[in-house]
Amino acid sequence: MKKILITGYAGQIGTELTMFLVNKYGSENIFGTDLKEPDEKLLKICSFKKLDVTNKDEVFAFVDTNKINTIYHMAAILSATGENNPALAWDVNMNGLYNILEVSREYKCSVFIPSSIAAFGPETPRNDTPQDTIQRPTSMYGVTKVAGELLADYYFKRYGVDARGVRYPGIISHETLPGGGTTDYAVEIFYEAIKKKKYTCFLEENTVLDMMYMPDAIKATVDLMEADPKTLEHRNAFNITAIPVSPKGLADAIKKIIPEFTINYDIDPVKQAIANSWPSHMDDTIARKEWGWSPSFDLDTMVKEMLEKLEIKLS
Ligand code: NAD
Ligand code: AKB
Repeated sequence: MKKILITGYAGQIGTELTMFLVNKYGSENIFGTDLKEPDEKLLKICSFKKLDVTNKDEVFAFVDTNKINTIYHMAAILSATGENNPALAWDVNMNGLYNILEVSREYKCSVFIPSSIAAFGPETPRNDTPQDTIQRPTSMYGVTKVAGELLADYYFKRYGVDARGVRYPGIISHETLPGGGTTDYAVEIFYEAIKKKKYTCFLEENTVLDMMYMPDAIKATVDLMEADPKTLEHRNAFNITAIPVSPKGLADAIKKIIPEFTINYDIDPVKQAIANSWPSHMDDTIARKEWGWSPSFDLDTMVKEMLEKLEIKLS
């Protein structure tokens, strides 16, 4: 039976991943951990322990005590927070990851290591970004993501650790707010559209970035972890893509449902510079071929469901 540790389980992706895995494997087999206190809803569905991934002794003791054999490593510092505090981003994203890979080696755990569109940089082709291409990111977050991809590959090749991962695009969701990224606007816009019928965006109107709706992100994560290893040539850092969209494109799609919605722009230069260095649309052919990846939501179906779910949540 799987015994699954989720680090950073109270974050944007961790929350919905936990809900999904509890449904699939039963709450007694899911172990949620985070530095911050989760909300009531999460506390009710599985056990929680405060666990700092940078503390190697705590991580090893937790895996040993709970007989963990699978880890979804979601604890991280995201791009905007990482530019405000690069030392923290390095510590959590690198030392935390190192501890998780080490414990996976020692206890023979399968481990999911998330990467991001942030692993690319200004010299990378922005459209149809190939799976294997130039990676020279210019944010500290991006630097840690490339290093994490390489480290995960190293642990597989050197020690046989079953490390797998994807490069998520910006994730759009309604359950838990995003945690300090450059793509956070694509979530905030929905809350403001419902609450105020207007939104001030910190990115320029034509900045196209790769995005994805949360159910597709969860499907990708779990499908990859459960894929037959014989079909995997790449294992780590698979490009996955669903909805390349700009702030204007997203606003236009919202206006189809809320016609009075308006958007204006007040550019944040730091976030804009980061966004300009990221792909607008990755080529995910390799993920489709090696483990059958394919998204279910496009722009309009995602916008419709986001607005419906948030109407209920905010009413
Ligand atoms: P998030 O910021 O919402 O959640 C991260 C969680 O990690 C938070 O709950 C935080 O409290 C926790 N955390 C921070 N430091 C910690 C520490 N030292 N020990 C334990 N927990 C700690 O992030 P997310 O959006 O859920 O992202 C999960 C993973 O997916 C990250 O690796 C992120 O880089 C990656 N990713 C996310 C997106 C996205 O759009 N959400 C896109 C690309 C990649
Ligand atoms: C961020 O904006 O930092 C994240 C990401 C795309 O990695 N959402």
